[in-house]
Amino acid sequence: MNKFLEEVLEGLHSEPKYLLSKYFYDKAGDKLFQQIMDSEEYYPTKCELEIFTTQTHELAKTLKNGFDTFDLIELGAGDATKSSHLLQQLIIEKANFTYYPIDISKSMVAHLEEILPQKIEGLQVTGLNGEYFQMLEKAAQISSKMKVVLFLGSNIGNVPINEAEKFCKTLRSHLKKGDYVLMGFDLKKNPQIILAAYNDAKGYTKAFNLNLLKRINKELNADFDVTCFDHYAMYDPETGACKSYLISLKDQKVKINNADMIYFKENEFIFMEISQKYSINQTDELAIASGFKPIKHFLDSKSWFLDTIWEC
Ligand code: AVJ
Repeated sequence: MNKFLEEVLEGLHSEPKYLLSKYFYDKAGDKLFQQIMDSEEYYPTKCELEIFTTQTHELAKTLKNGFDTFDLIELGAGDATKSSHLLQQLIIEKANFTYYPIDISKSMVAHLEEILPQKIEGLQVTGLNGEYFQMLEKAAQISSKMKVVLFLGSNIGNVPINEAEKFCKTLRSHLKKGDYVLMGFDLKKNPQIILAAYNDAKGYTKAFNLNLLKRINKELNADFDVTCFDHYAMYDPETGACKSYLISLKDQKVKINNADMIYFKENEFIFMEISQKYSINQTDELAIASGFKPIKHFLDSKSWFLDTIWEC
């Protein structure tokens, strides 16, 4: 049985129901996420882009750290808009490296392999389509050079905070002493600003969540009526958890794969995604607890977003 079907059925047969946010990113999902990033309210990408455009030299200098040659691996590269500034700078500084973008979206990886070497002359790109740790292993098989891993955009926010240490320890176990990691964290701030970013007025975030139901319809032969679900986002300033749900607007049933029946009560929710927010202290503690040494903080001018460099 395919893994997507397996994990969808597991989530929808659970109590309470959930779906995994890694499945947001099919072709339509990639496009909707792009629209979210371009929206008025969604600030994380803009803040991190500011760091990558105004502190490029300092970032490149710290990450190169005297490695003669290295592999630059990006987990969840997406369209690589932010990282391409760093890539460009590393090329200018004549760094000797290969770029390995890892992404769950097949079309994104193919796109990067095609356009990046055209955009950045002399850049070597080897794309890897799949899940983070499987692809990290693959990269280690391809090359035994020192590794610099980029994990930007607060992608780590999708890991619940009580699992973040385990996640970072697993990341650490795929790396060797002296390797570097650049982690992007969205920081705690005014709750209204955070909530608005996950509840944009034009409804891109709603469409992004509903698109996963559409994807399940298409790929798993299901019959979700997406007009019978609404999007609900909430932010808890106490825990820093920003969570998204889809709410069933009536009692309804959905058939999946022409076999499994899923029953929804009116107002029942599907938990869709967590986007955890951190304090700077929490990120340092997370690094140390997971076997890394935090060595440098890069903040945007509003101090809304942190790119932090960890050494193994
Ligand atoms: C790609 C995981 C960083 O959690 O902020 C944006 C995804 N979800 N709006 C985030 C997302 C809803 C995003 N990450």
